Order: sequence, then C-alpha cells, then structure tokens
Amino acid sequence: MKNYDMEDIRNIALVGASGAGKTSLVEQMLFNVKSITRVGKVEDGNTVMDFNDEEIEKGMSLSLSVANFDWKNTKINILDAPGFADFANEQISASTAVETLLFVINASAGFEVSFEQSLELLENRDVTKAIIVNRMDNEGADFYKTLESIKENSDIIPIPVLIPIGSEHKFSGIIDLIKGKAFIEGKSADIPADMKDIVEENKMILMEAVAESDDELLEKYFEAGELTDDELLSGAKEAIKNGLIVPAFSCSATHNIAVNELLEAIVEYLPSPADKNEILVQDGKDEKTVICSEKGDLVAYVFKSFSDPNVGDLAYVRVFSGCLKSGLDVFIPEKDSKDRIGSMFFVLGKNRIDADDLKPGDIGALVKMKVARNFNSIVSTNSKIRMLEVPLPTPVFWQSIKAVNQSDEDKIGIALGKLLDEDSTLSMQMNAETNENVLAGIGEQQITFVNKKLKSRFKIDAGLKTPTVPYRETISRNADISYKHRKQSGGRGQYAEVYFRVAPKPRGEGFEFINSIVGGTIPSKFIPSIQKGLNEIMKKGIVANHPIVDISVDVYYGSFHDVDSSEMAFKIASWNALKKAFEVAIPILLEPIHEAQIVIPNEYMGDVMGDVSTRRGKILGMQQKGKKQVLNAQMPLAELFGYFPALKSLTQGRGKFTQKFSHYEKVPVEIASKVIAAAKKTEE
Ligand SMILES: Nc1nc2c(ncn2[C@@H]2O[C@H](COP(=O)(O)OP(=O)(O)OP(=O)(O)O)[C@@H](O)[C@H]2O)c(=O)[nH]1
Ligand SMILES: [Mg+2]
Repeated sequence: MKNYDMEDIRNIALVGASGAGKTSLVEQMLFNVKSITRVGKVEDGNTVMDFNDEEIEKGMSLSLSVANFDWKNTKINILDAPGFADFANEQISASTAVETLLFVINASAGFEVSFEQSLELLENRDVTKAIIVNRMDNEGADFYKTLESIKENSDIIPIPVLIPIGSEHKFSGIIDLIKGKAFIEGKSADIPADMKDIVEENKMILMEAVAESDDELLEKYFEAGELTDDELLSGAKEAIKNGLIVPAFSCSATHNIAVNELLEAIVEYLPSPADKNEILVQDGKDEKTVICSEKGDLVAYVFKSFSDPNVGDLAYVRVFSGCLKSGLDVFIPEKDSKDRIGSMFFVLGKNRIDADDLKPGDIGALVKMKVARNFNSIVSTNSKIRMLEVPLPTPVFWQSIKAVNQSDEDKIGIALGKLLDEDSTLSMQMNAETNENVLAGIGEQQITFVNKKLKSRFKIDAGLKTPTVPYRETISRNADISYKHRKQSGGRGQYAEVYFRVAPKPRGEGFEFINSIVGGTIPSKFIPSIQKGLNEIMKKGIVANHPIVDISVDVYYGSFHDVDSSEMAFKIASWNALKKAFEVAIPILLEPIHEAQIVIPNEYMGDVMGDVSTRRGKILGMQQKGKKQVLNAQMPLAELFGYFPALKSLTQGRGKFTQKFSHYEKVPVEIASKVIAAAKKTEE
C-alpha cells in the first residue's frame, strides 16, 4: 500500500442519528472509489460496515467499523459509529481517533432523539464538527428546515456549504458555495437560474461567518464588502478546523447524489492530521503538548479493541506521532505494562490489508496485543506520557447476570471480562452482600447485547434481572439485655453469659465495640471471641439477611465457667444476645440513596417532577442549562434501577441523567416490612 504524508490523510467519523444513513453512505463511497464492485444494502445485511451477525439481524450498526480508501491521492479513513444511544462507547471511541466528526442527520426526520444524544454526548470533544444532511431524496426532505431544527434545539449553528439542488424526488445535485459551482448528476453544471437568490443569500451567510472568524478577514470584508475566492477558501478552512464554523453538506447516500462532491469537500475543507499536529497529553500530573511527526515521540491510541472470532484480539489504533512497526517494544501507560507490536493491518470492514508500518496520522489495526485495550495509549518504552482520559457517561441501568447452567459459572466471569474490555461504558461489580454480579451500563439494549454476545461467542446462556438492593440493617432504640448460653448435660459443657448495652450510632459510623468489663466477670481472653461473634452475625444480618451497621455494643458484665466456657460458647452467646437486642431496639432497614442529575427539555418538567416524587425522590433544586432544565434530586437506588426506561418513556427518549451514590437512609416501614417478609420467605 502507498505511503501517505500527514497532509494527505483525512480521518473522519460518521456519528449522529440512527438510521440517518451513515453505513449506507460509506457503502456508496466505497463503490464510487471502486473499493467494492456492488453496493450492499443495510436491509439486505450485505454492507461492508455492518458485518456482525447481530448487526445483520437487526439491520443497524451496533459497533464501530473502519474503512479506508484513496480518493484522488488522499487517504480517507472513515469510521462508522452506530447512532443508537446505548452504543455511546462506539461514538466516543470514534471521536478519539479522528480530526473531524461528521454528524449525519436525516433530512426528512429532522432533529431526532438519537441525533440530539449524539450531539450532547460529543459536545465537549475537542474535534472539528460538520453536518451532513442525508436522505435528501426522501419524501419530506428539507435541508433548510433540518438546519433550522439543529439551530433551535442545540448550540450549533450550521453554515450551509453544499446546498441541495431540488429536494425529495427532484434532488439532483448540489451547489458548492465555496467554489461557487453546481454539480448535477456528478457533473459540473451551471447554477440553475431559479436558484440565484438562494445561492446569493447563503453565500452571504457563509462569507459573514468566515469574516467573523478572523479579525483580519473581518476588516477586509468591511472594506471591500466581500471576500475574494482565495480568502473565502482559506478562511473557511481555518474557521472549520477551529470549530468557529460548523459546515453543512447535503447528499443522498442510496441514490448516490452528491456523494463524490461530499468526498471532495472532505478533502478540501476538512482538516488533515497535519493541520492538527499538536496534541495535548498527560505527562505525570501535568499536561504537555506533543508536536506530531514521524521522528517525534511515539503517541498512538487504541480507540477500540475486541476479540475477533478468526484472528483473536484486535486493537484499532490511531497513530498521532512517531511510527508503529512490527516487533517494536512499546509501553502501555494505562496498564503500567510493556507490550509488543505484532502484525499490522489497514481495515476495510471485516477485511484487512497487511501494513508494513503505521505512520503518523494514520489508522490501522494491531493483532494480539497482550495488554493494550480500549482507550489505552501506546508510547515508547522509555516514556510515561499518555493520552488524556476520556470522560465517559455514568451508568443509568443495572442488571444482575447469572449463568443459567451451573456448569457455565466458571466460564461466565472470563467471558464477561472480555466483553467488558470492548465497551468502556459498561462495568461489572460482584456484590458480595447480595451475591450477584451486577452489570452497570447506559441502556437496556447495551446489556441485552452483552447477553446475546455471551451466547453467540461463548455459548453461555445467562439470565438477567433487576439487582437486589444492598440494604443495611440497624436499630433505632437502645437495648440493655443479657444472654446466657448453657449446655451442660453430658460430655463437655458449654457456658457463657454476656450483658450488652446496644445503642444506635449516627449514619455512616459503622460498628463500635466497647469493653467495660471490670473485675474479670468475663476473662479478657474471651473478649475477642465476643467481638468476633458480633462481627459474624453483623455480616449476615438479623432481620433481612443484610449487613448490620451503625450500632455500638458495650459488653459490661457476664459470667463464665472454669471448664465449660470456650471461645465458641462466647461467640454463640454474643450472636443470641444481639438477636435479642434487635427484638427490643426496633430494627430498621437502611437503603442506598443516590444523587441524580436529570436533564430534560422544559416541556417535560411537570411530568418528570411528579414521577420523581412517586419514586420517593427528593427534589433538591433545578436550573436552566442551555435549552434544557437540570433537576437535582435524591432517589433511592431501589427506584433508580428502573428509572431509565421510565424517564425515556416520559420524555420521548429525550431525558437523560447521571447519578452517584450519596448515603444510606431509613426505608419507610411499609416497604421495609415487605423486604423483611421476602427475606424470611427465601430463608425458609
Ligand atoms: N431514501 C434514502 N434512504 C436512505 C438513504 N441513506 C440511507 N437510507 C436508508 O435508511 C436506512 C438506514 O440506513 P443506515 O445506513 O443503516 O443508517 P445508519 O445511520 O448507519 O444507522 P445506524 O447504524 O442505526 O446508526 C436504510 O434502510 C437505508 O437504506 C438515502 O440517502 N435515501
Ligand atoms: Mg449504521
């Protein structure tokens, strides 16, 4: 394969709405550049980018795919991310590897939920952004209305650059406002007479936006009343690169209208790795800038890793600086471990082409890396720099997962570990209290997909269910009790007696053990047994099999027998004494309360607030953020488990939230008695 300098590469990621035509667009591009000889269709399951069984079955993308091709001596690496919000990891991955994010929107559907989610998910990524209004041939397609809806609902002001000629079934080409040229059915043409006004109007918008992006240009613009063609071109490129202009293009993927003109625009107007050749990296606690070049510091980044059934572990990598060669020893700072570069490939969907090396600015795949995974940096063995950490969404949906067949119980952990490696927005925790493996993710489909992959790749059947709430037990009153454990009939006897003063402690203070024995009523050698006995029963719980917290136990009196007292006897006496104390001290359950930040469009405020209250939530406050409301609330975890689907249905998918654990709080009596009754039933 040919070598490309940094200025001859464009790395772009297609993100945005699900169903907007990203995968179809790549398919058409690949056909136009003769990488493939037949145009596949998403609905026929034969496209280059949607090649997984699950994607073919669903007729949509579920994971990030990569393609590369040559367009007039420029190498275009194109990443196709799924638009569906549950697969946010893929969009974030894509955004770490490219200079430009192309947000694709459906011209006939406008500002859809998945488009909004994609914009918000990636709003803080420091990359160039552009808009593709696709499906211009569709009934109801409207380029300007679509751009207007973006302006209305987000902070982005798209500036038309490739404007459509006609729309719906009359869509036949575009006018490139920077070049001032029309292209109809792929050929250069005169600007249609009836479009002069609209071209003039949009060219003014573009020129003003370009002029405003630069003081010098603004002065010239004021003096001359316009910019020259050269000024417009170089000014637009600079403004696009710096995010001062978000250009908008129009096309139809499946009708192959303006797809080549779009490729032309990608090469001519969007930044190359050479245009963005400085990257900020972490160097210990500090940040520093690396100037990217082939001879410079090695900085590469694994933006996606997964295990491929045929080749094993695959890592998609973006080289920012330096050069990757087979056999090179490298350091993976996030793992604090060495690794070695093996075979390298350029990627086209599921196909791979051997690569001798990977040069700065390029994207490829590494096979069988030992430790380098998703979101890991690759640097020289003598270097400690790493890429900046990528912020990820916090979990909003939880399910406990368990192998259906006992024989799979050992395998499931390893399999899940592999699948979790592939999606950084997913995590798993073994909850020792409830004895459950809890998957925490960002959507229902994401977790269902994990379960499907367990089956298809690892042949493991697993069941999913709402996790058990990790309640705690405590008491609400003092108790002063004694318990005598005595078994002295036949053989060696058992004898121990303890007197306890048991008291509740403030939330979060845990367990306090006080030894007030005087005069040796209990010999000091048995005191640790009492404490051990208490620790054991506190771990198991008394009323509902949940750990006991926030109590103090003061052992102040007791009795013993010279022969029959033992460690075990004092342990047993202590268990029973605490059980007795719980009978009088009015036990209560505590539940985890999480703090949630709920972000919703204004119109849903009333409904969402009402729903939060019915979920025993407390509203702490609200504020306006951009075009949305942010509601701060506290909510019991028990209610949070099912909150995400509920919030989505209340807000037509537009609500979202983040959450974190806050504290434990008393469970209302009616709910506590249900939990206790259920625990009794399982015990029986
Ligand atoms: N009429 C028309 N249909 C299109 C066009 N582009 C895509 N489609 C259709 O829209 C549907 C979705 O297209 P995809 O390419 O899968 O969309 P996507 O953006 O990749 O969707 P996700 O993978 O879910 O993010 C398919 O049925 C396509 O045939 C277009 O330009 N015009
Ligand atoms: Mg797709």
